[in-house]
Amino acid sequence: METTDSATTTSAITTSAQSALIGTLPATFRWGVATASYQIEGAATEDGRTPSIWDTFSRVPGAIDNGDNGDIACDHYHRMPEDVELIGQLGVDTYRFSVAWPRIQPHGRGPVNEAGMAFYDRLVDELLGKGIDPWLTLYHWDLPQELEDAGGWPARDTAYRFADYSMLVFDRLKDRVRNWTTLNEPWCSAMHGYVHGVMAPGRRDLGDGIAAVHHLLLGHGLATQRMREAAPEATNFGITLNMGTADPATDSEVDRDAARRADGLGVRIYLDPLVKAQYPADVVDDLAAQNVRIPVQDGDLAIISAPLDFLGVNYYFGQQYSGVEEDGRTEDADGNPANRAVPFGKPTTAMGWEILPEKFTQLLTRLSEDYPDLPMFITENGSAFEDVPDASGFVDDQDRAAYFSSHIAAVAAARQAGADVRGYFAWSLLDNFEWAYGYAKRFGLVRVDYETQERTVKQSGLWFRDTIARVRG
Ligand code: IFM
Repeated sequence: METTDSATTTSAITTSAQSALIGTLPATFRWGVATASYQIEGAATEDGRTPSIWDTFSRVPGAIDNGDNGDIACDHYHRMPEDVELIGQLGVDTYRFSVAWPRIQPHGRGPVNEAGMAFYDRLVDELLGKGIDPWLTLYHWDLPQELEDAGGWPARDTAYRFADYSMLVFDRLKDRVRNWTTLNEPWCSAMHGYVHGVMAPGRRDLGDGIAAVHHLLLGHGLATQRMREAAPEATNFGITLNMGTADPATDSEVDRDAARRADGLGVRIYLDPLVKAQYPADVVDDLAAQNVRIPVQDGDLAIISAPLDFLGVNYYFGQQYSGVEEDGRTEDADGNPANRAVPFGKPTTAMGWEILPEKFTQLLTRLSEDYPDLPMFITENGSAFEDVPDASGFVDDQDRAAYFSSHIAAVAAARQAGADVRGYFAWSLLDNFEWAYGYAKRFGLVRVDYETQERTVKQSGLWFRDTIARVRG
């Protein structure tokens, strides 16, 4: 593992206004780094792990850039102690990671697989031994393939399978893990996985996607209820949603309606049932107009709205929407109302995502107004850039460090405006398998040389470490 102390002075990255804002974060603010199982672990067939939908999808010709897959990834399964050491060096207090369902319950059903469970048992102990709090996510997209073969998330039974799996993990780790997240970004699982077809399992059907939304939320509620009944004191439960802002591109009625629809499917279809025990009426109507019904059964909404201790917010960018296509039509190719994202014209990251820290503040203040009394943690935020390592492997990624600086300042601004945000976890600890982009996009605070698996802390990692130290005082 390569580390260096050649941190660029923070003034080259952080403006004085950002520095002042970041300085308002309290000493109790949580700082973390985040990862996900399939993106870093590798060891795809070891210790009884069976294939997930991502193992299958990454074999579909053309599905993943360069034909990459997660078979080896960052080899974290074998390098875990070294990686925990690295987390410690960054000075964070929290490590957010996810558990691979097919390691715990091969084939998606049945008793715990002791060998797979042992890995997370060791990880938790290793973290606690270094004074780092484990923040566990139960599902970051690696559904056992057999459950997809049985219908996947559009099938109601998958929600019950998820609750059973969650209890296997909970029973084993509840004595040491205080913060539990059920799902990471159900929007991606449902929409990218079942509607857009760009993520596993690669299906394309709006009805399946909306059924997946409901069953993901139901699985969240069932798992939360069961875990809470069995929980030791001071155990917290939450869910992580990826959200952005949806502004109208102009003040026209048709653009305002496009923004409403984008917000409905991006934010409210999740948070309304979770917090208010109801699906938003306008979204239900929009779906009905496309002959799609949310498959709600009696009692489901009471389960889905099981009390939450926190909301995990993953923010990357905001968008503005027009209800008019470029050729002037107000319907898309399928005859549905047009919903066209219109760029703001701001610089972008290597993902093509516009850099919009002010929209982060807007999102957080809006969430605190529309869904009050729900403490928030930023469970992901970060950026991919075209990294250029020097001969020693060091990356002077001032672009990524500046992104972190502006976005952490945006969080501080939201707090000043009244949003109850209690922590910030950078995405990501390591460069890793970026889903359909394979290894081409790098989000890490730490560079991974995939040939040698050597880790080298980047400039952004040094900046993050120094910033945390400054805030803590
Ligand atoms: O890498 C992903 C992560 O798995 C989920 N949130 C967004 C990140 C960047 O695309």
